[in-house]
This record gives sequence, structure tokens and C-alpha cells, in this order.
Amino acid sequence: MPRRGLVLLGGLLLLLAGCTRSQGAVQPPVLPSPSRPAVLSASPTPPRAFLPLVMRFDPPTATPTPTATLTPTLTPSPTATPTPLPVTLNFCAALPQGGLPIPDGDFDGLQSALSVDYAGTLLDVNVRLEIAHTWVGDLRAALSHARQDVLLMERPGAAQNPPSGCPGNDVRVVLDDAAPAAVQDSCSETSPALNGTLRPAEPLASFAGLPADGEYLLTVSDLSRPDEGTLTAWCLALTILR
Ligand SMILES: [Ca+2]
Ligand SMILES: [Ca+2]
Repeated sequence: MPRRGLVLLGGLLLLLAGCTRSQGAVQPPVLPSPSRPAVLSASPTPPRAFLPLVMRFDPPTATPTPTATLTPTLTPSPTATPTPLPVTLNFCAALPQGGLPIPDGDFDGLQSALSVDYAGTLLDVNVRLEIAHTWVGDLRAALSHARQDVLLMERPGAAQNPPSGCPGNDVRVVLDDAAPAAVQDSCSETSPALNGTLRPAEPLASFAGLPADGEYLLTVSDLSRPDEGTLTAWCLALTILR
């Protein structure tokens, strides 16, 4: 066979082969199998989204603070009433220069008043008494306040030297119920014959509970002649509860 015939035969064969390929490429549509009905999905699964991986650093979750329990309102305590404290105050009578002369041999004697304007209740009373006098056994003294009378002394030393009492001179005493020695039993040969803190003839506690304010009246008498003198000072130490 000549070379030209071979070329034509080859071309013919290639043409036939091409037709066969194109027929195989046309595929009929695939139909669902009649024995297997199509399932209608109510919620078709959405396509999964692939989110980019992002590292989140959330702040640590704070522990929730428990709700504070409401503290019940406290009923305020009533203000405590301050306890009153007693005070001790001194009051002295204003006497003329040189004192008050005591009438000799006169039971009525002299009166000296002292006014106290400090309100409160008397808890304790002490009396300072200063008298310049010879033969103090002649003397009698009494204190009155709020219609209460207390005999301070009367013829001191009379028990040791009856009936005239202590022959010594001068009085400089504080009369106090708490004193161990009694003025009635005191008598010194040296002045003052009556000296220091002494217990009065009658208890000054009789004034306890009475109002502190008001007038206090001291009566000093010279019960026999001779010998005389003067009242030079007298004071009260009042312990008062307001
Ligand atoms: Ca006293
Ligand atoms: Ca006298």
C-alpha cells in the first residue's frame, strides 16, 4: 500500500474513535430509585461553619459576693442617766473683824447665820468652830437648819471636871461624827484646849437627807461667869448630793 493510502486510513480510524468518546460522555440524569422515596428533612443540616480559632482570654469570673444580710436596726439604748456624784463644799460665815463677842453668863448667847444657796440633799455635815475664850468649860454651841437642832457641845470636860468643865483656853476644832474622840471628853491644858477633829455632843447625821440650801444658825452661849470670849470663825463642810 502506498504511503498516501496509509495516511487516509489512519485518519479515518481516528475519526471513528472520536465519535465513540463523545457518545460515552453524554450521561443520562440519575433518577431516584422508585423503591426509596425521597426523605424530606424538616431541618436540613446547615452547612457547618468553620469559625476561625480565636483564643479568648475572658477575665476570671468574679465570685459573686453573697448578698449582705441586712443587719436589723438596733434599738438605741436609752441614754444612761449619769449617776450624780456628791460634792463637799465649804461655807464660812462672814464675821466682823475681831469676831463676835459671846455674852458672859447668858444662856441665849449669840446667833450667827450662814446662808447656803447650793441646792441638793445633805449627806454629811462637818462644823469648824474657832472661839477665843478662857475656861472653855463655860461654853455651849448648837447648830440649827431646816428646823433641826444639833447640840455641838455643852460644858466640855464636865465629866472630868464637874460641874464647871474644861478650864483650858480656846477652841479650834472640826466637829465630825466620824472622829474617834468626843469633844465632850476633850480638854487640853495648853491652847487650844479643844483642838483637832472631834465628835460632836449630838450626831450631825441628823441633818442628813435635809435640803442643803437655806440658812444655818449657830448659837454660842457662855453658861457661867466669869471668863468670856469671842467667836472668831465658823464654817460648814457640806457633802451634798445634787
Ligand atoms: Ca462627817
Ligand atoms: Ca463665862
